[in-house]
Amino acid sequence: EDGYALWLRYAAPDAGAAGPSATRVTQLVVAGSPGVPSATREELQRGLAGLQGGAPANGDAVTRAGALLVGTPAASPQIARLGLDLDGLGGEGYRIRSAVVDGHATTVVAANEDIGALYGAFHLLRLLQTGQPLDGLDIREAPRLAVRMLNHWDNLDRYVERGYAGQSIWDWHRLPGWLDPRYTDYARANASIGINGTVLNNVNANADVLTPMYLDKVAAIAGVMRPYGIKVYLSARFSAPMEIGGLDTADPADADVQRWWRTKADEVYALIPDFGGFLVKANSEGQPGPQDYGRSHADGANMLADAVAPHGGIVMWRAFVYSDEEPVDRAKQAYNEFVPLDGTFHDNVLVQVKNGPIDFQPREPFHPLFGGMPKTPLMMEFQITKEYLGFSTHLAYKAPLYEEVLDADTHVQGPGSTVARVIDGSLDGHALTGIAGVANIGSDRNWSGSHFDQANWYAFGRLAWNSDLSSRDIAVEWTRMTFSNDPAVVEPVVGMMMASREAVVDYTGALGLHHVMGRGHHYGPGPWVEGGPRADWTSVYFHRADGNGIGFDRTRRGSDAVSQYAAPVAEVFDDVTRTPEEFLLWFHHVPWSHPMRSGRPLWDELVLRYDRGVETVRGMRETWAGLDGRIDAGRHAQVAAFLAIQQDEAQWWRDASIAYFQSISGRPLPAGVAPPPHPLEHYKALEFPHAPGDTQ
Ligand code: BDP
Repeated sequence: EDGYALWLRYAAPDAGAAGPSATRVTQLVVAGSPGVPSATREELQRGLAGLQGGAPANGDAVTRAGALLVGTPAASPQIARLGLDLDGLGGEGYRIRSAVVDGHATTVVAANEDIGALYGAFHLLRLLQTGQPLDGLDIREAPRLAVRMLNHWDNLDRYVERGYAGQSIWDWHRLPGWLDPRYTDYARANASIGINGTVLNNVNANADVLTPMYLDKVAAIAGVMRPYGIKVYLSARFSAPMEIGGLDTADPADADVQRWWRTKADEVYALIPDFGGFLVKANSEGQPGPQDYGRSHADGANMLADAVAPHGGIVMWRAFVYSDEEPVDRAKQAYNEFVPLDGTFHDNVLVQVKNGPIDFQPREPFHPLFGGMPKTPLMMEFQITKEYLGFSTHLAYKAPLYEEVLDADTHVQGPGSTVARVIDGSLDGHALTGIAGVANIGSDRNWSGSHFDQANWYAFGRLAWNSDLSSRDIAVEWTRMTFSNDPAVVEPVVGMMMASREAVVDYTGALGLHHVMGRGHHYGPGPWVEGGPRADWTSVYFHRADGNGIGFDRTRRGSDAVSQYAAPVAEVFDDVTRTPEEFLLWFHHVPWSHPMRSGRPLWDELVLRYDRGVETVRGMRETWAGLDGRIDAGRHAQVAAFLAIQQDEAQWWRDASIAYFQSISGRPLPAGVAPPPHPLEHYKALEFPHAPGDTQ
């Protein structure tokens, strides 16, 4: 076991443990011809062979009890005769039914389109892998969101920005001649969780990817993805018409520029008829964009949207923007720039918004753009890679973070106006909907750099399919498929996962602290970071600690960021007594003595949270040590080693942060709390010039 198989191990039941389902499939009938149905048949054969210790017979029609029948009514007369109601399932939905087919007890996976049948097949394999019985099934599933995609921040030289799992999996040099089998396994894994799109290259884009040489390579990847229902997309560099097109402007109002993009889109679609479209980062962190020509984000997005529209393509325009001028409060910027443009984007544009207003911190309140642009379909952007949560060595299961944001209530149309309902279009009546996760995938054998980081990829896909799933249920599912169905493994592992993200919040800075990490690489603590090119790239800008207190005043008396939320939410965040404590220092500057709900002063509470975080990691490590012998030695050893690293680094975060904040608060540590072993200068002097994933 080296982790390569991900959650698709299809392992036969371990002797003695409560294993996968005892139900046996005796015959496999997958209706349909090459393409998606072949991929479906191969996956079921592979899965059943592993789970049952031998593949069942293949057939064209059900002829015996215990058969599995998969397909569409159009491809299978037996499915058509069942007359199952498939209305409302769309192309990607499916039904799984226990039925009698021509006198034989059969499990039926039926869908309107082949891709729905593939998703249903993966669902069935999940049932078998997690030991569910196959009788009496009546399942109806359809995804809530239309576009469920990964964003790779992969450069063409295979360097992955904020990637901690080796190089890019896209081997541009050997493409298109060599199709690494890993591409197929990547497609299988994504299809198994319902992901239907992938942006191959970094949002900090290189225009070369749009040249004929690279487009041939992109087309080759698209060919591998197609049988798995995955569309390929590219990040487009806004200045590409100048860099590879020989024009002297990229002004979206310029007729030559518009023509260049239309011709480029035609060229792309001639090679890749099902190409998804473009993702764009513009006028942000030095990237070119329409504002360079005095045009708006909408002008830029609409020009590209018009180029791909004749082919059915879409444009995802990112709202993660930075103006050249330093804002009074960086948290307010995207809202200020985008809300005035609401209603001006063309129909095939999605505005892609990060989950919170700053940048993928271990905890942020939901982004105020959700609910703030009712006339524009907004797409969620989560980070799967752990830029701010300890890279790949720290165990942090991110599903609780995703769930917290999706469940957050914007109140824009009264209670129940959750972020999930903003992005699934139900609140404002949008049909074009989507979600993106910044991938944590690389060339490492185990794909994600650590075994537990696979769970974040898995959970992202599951929540993209159905935002109502609970992060705990997803953890259970993943653990059973990835490690074991043995309850003596599942319970402790799920316990570790569910505590892990809060532990990271605690040891990196709880109670609403944010952006307190090392400069540039974002590895380890850096609450002292100040100076440099922009104030809003420093830590002191965000925590604002001084002798009197700490926190960023975003109330009406401060930066007034609270007013970007709907009134009921704004009132809560504006009121120091009502703001949830996990966001206290995000919205308020309070004295060190501020009374907390625990009865302790803020300073004491903060210190105790640092200790609690370290303590949780120590407990996770102990739990994992107790699983020795229940989990294969290779994976057990790597996780154990990583947890040891995490414990050391949690301690480092705790010690350095306490040393720093104590130098400012001047307050004694609460009774019984150990002082940091070194003076502050020691922590400040630690340097990591080569931490992975930093911007090149
Ligand atoms: C930040 C990353 C940076 C990305 C940027 C973005 O530090 O590397 O380019 O976001 O999302 O989180 O564009």
